[in-house]
Amino acid sequence: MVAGGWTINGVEPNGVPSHVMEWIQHWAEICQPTDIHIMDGSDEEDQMLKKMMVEQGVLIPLTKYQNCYLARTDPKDVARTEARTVISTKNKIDTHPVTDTYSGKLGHWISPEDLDKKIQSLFPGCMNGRTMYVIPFSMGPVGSQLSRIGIEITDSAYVSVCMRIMTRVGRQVLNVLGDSPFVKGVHSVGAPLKPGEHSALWPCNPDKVLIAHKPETSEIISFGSGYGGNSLLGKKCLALRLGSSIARKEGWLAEHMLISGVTMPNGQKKYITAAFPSCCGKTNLAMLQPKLPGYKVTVVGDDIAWLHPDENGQLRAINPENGFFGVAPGTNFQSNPYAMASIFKDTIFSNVALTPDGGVWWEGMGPKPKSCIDWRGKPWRASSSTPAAHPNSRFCTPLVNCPVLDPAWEDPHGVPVSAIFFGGRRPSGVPLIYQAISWEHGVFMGAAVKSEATAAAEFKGKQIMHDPFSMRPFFGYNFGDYLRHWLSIGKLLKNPPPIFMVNWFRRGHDGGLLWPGFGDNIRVLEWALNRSAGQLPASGRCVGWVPTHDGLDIHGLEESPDMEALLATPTRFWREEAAEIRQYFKSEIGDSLPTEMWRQLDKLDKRIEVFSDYNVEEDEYHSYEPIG
Ligand code: SAT
Ligand code: MN
Repeated sequence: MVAGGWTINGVEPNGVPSHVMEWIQHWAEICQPTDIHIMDGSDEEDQMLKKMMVEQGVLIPLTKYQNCYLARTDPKDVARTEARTVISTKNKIDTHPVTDTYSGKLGHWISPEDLDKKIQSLFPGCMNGRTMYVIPFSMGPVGSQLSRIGIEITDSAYVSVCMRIMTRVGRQVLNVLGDSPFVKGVHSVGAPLKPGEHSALWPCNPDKVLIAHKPETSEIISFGSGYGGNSLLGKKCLALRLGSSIARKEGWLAEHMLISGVTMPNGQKKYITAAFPSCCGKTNLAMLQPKLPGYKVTVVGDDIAWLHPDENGQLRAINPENGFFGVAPGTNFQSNPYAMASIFKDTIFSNVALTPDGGVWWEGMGPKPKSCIDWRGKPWRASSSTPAAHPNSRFCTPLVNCPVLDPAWEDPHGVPVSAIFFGGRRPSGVPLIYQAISWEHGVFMGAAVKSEATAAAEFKGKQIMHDPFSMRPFFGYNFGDYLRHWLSIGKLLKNPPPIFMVNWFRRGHDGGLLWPGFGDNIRVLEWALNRSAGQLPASGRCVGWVPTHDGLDIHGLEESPDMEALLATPTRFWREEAAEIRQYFKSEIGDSLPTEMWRQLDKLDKRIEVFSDYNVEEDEYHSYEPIG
């Protein structure tokens, strides 16, 4: 029993540190759950929760696979809700870079007073009729110096079982915590039950969603949504939003990046990190099956990297997560064979289609089934005009399932980083790959990332949006300060890793993709790693270092790609791009922008004009002497 009269059916409360108990009790008194369950992280507990959810109809067992389940969300709760995601700091300028032309694109700010008012209007009694689950979790290996401990309170059993996949959950976390402070996360689906009332299969409260972060007190408050990025509080909320703010204070970086090891034919192994917006292929690149002989790629993480400069000035990366929360549509044995080898065991799928034999299907998985049950639970036929799976349907799978998991995935010191990649979906103008001229130029490239909107958030259509560092939805503090922080990290590194921009999504005149992508992306990584080792010439262009026309190994490709079109840097496009970046910097970042970024933009302008003389034809490819 906790004082206050709630039954605890997990572990004995006397094993729980007293500051944790006080915090639990504080929220229990506000939320008024029926009972409290402190998670111990055991298999028995996991099975008990899943069995309960199957009985309630919240999870559907997938009999074709081993320990796999399907959850269908409310159609109004299928993605992150960026417009309702806020950061609360005393001063607005600590969240958002400009105060006058505030658009909210780089962080929605709310005052602590207004947030308190919202909490007071939303949370009292919000867990009536429900169990309050208390989830102690570690982001990063339990006990590592680089890890962070959080505790999430939630009234969703679905969130509890997914947190057990995505983070390290259980008793051992509380043992390590002792009486130290922890990140406090409170989540409610916001759908209290009256006595005798039955719960919706996917309870949520879409009109009242609030995802709030208080970096000054390490607190997260999430209301109204059960969708992964909104409710699994260790992921975007702790590891990126609060994480980036903690990292700034402590001298490291929390980034929206995959981490992979690339073993080359000579046996040498290098680790890379890469930032792409959600739904742009991070999971596919992280565990790519190389199409060049002699290469092997192993995965450390597919979404989040915590990057620390070590005492020797080497940048090192850890993956704070314990699972993959990957996009299902498009995943198949060709695009991502290792994901396919990982996800049919111990996985919780959301919003995919259910096949008659108790399996799953999604668009781009393979041949259409004749019929199935779609993500809304409705009968679906191969001739149906609506998708069977939601475009943002997901698999939630433990990392250990992956056959190409890197042996150092849990190394408490992290892996050394040899190259950093940025990228987005750019149908035109942006080359397949180019290299920054310096760390500062690389930071500028990250700041200027743009990408087509995807299904990961609430945006509609194919608009091209700024997504600096692929972190736009995840910045925990002022973006101008974030850029200054990146610049200062470069100074701490003895040999800063080279920075590259990649674009798998360039299209030709006929609208088709110019590059095959997936396993053939190893050809691009090979160029980058050889460049990092100083082993290749490149041509200096307005954007930086671009491969020479024969720089990439394209032998063995079924169709020979149009390398000229893939590597072209059309002058008119880049003039417009640079002018648009200037406008964006001015209106969205204003005085917060470090002067170094203006300097880099001026240099880009200059290079565009210098090289424009040669670009007589907009799309023509030329190889130049490298720029110095
Ligand atoms: O935010 S989620 O983790 O649900 C997915 C994503 O946007 O990366
Ligand atoms: Mn992500």
